[in-house]
Amino acid sequence: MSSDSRFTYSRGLAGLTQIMPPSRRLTVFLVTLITVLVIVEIVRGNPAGYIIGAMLLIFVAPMVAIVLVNRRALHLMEHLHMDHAERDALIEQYKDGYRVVREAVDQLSEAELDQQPAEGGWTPRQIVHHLADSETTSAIRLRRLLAENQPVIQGYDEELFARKLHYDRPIGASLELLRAVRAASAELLDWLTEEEWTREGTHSEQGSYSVEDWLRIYAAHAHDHAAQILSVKAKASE
Ligand code: NI
Repeated sequence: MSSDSRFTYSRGLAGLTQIMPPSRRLTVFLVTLITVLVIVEIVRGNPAGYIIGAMLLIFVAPMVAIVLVNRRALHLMEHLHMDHAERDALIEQYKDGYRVVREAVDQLSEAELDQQPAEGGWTPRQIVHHLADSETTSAIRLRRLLAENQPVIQGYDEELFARKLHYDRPIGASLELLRAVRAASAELLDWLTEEEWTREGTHSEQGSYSVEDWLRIYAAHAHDHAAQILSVKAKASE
């Protein structure tokens, strides 16, 4: 599973009407109705139509634009910065990552470590090596975000890593790497100031990339892959 793909999500136009609350739909309906009525009166040559139309353009349109821009800015700010409760929860999840992977792996036999999922994808052994390589990459990313000004965070091809880096090795050293590196990065997170949490760089594929973005991406990464490891076990025992 790509830790980077978490960044990309899309909402179609169809989704927009679904998430639009009823009050918003009523507003859109009323604005459309008034606009149509005014245009009809203008076409019919009614002078009142021109006056109302001009007033709408001069007074109402800028007000609507200001409200929309402010709402957008508010919405962006809510998403850009997490509150302390959210941050603390993500840090706790991050710190718990090694335990869930370890417990998942401990349930597997040597043979099950190399069980290929029926739907394709990595074996549990390959997932453990991916976790170690992702962890070391994430550790460097975090440190560069904190130490350098506007660093460029380079994306990497995790499928290429899996093919080229002998992911059929024993998993002991990679598990230990995941544990130790995550513990060190978690300790670093505990020491960050509010100013340091807002530091950011640029990801070579996804654009702006802050320390908080980093936490959002990596908090659940180990849990996601632990679930993937356990699903191999569940399918094997079916
Ligand atoms: Ni992944």
